[in-house]
Amino acid sequence: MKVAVMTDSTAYISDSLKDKHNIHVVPLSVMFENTTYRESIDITTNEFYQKVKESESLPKTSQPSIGAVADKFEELAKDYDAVIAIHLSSGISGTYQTVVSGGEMAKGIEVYPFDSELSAMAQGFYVLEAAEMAEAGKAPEEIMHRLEEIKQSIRAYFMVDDLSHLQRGGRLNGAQAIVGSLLQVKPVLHFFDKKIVPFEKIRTRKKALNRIIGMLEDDAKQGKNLKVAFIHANDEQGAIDLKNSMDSMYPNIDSTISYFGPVIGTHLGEGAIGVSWYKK
Ligand code: MYR
Repeated sequence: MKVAVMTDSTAYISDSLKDKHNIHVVPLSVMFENTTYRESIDITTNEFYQKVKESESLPKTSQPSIGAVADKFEELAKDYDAVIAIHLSSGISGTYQTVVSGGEMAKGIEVYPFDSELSAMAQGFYVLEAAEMAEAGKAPEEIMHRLEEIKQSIRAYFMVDDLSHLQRGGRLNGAQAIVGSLLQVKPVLHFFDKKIVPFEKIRTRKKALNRIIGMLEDDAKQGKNLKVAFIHANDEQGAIDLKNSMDSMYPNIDSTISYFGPVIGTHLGEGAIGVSWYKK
């Protein structure tokens, strides 16, 4: 049985990894005024952050259309028997639901939708594991089982420089009553029940980062082999510094640098930083 792996653009898998592992991607889009750009096709991440600085109004985002998803399944059906479709959290985007609906209508291919309940490289981790398993000839059920297993150990914490982006886009949950006070601090954020909620209220960026790194260290100190991603919104050096300091202390972590591209960058704003890890 030939199994394809599909995700959406918010996993921010590099072109080289996409090519190497044959990963198929449906793009989400950002809109500046009346112009729509499919991320990583019509606009690069650098162009996006530059445009945000120059543009008078802030961008908006949109999920892929059902037509785009149906077209992708039709294309995949020519070469594959099944597809594992891994997407950003259904609590922050309608993408997953659109893929579920597209999958019910798809002909000639069995669709296995998976809600990562996260996004960015945390979602990417699932995609890369699935792709390696598909390459090794594993059955879709076995791959889905491994994805559920990863869900038990995966962690993702992040912080933003300016909470107003999340608030404006309506993606900050469970904190409406305290948003005013949150705007004065740098809360550590995470996903709970598929939605973004504050994990802890912290006063400064440095302390918030230390808190996130402290949680990673708690797991790393147990000697577990961890896959780690340091994810940045146009602050690559910040992510590299974190990676270097963790790599030098913990030989049991296998870490990578990733980024928040246009769609996620719209909701987090420049300067956001995230760390995600799971047990390999
Ligand atoms: C859409 O328009 O459907 C896309 C909405 C995307 C919302 C993104 C919210 C921020 C996600 C942060 C992920 C951090 C993972 C470490």
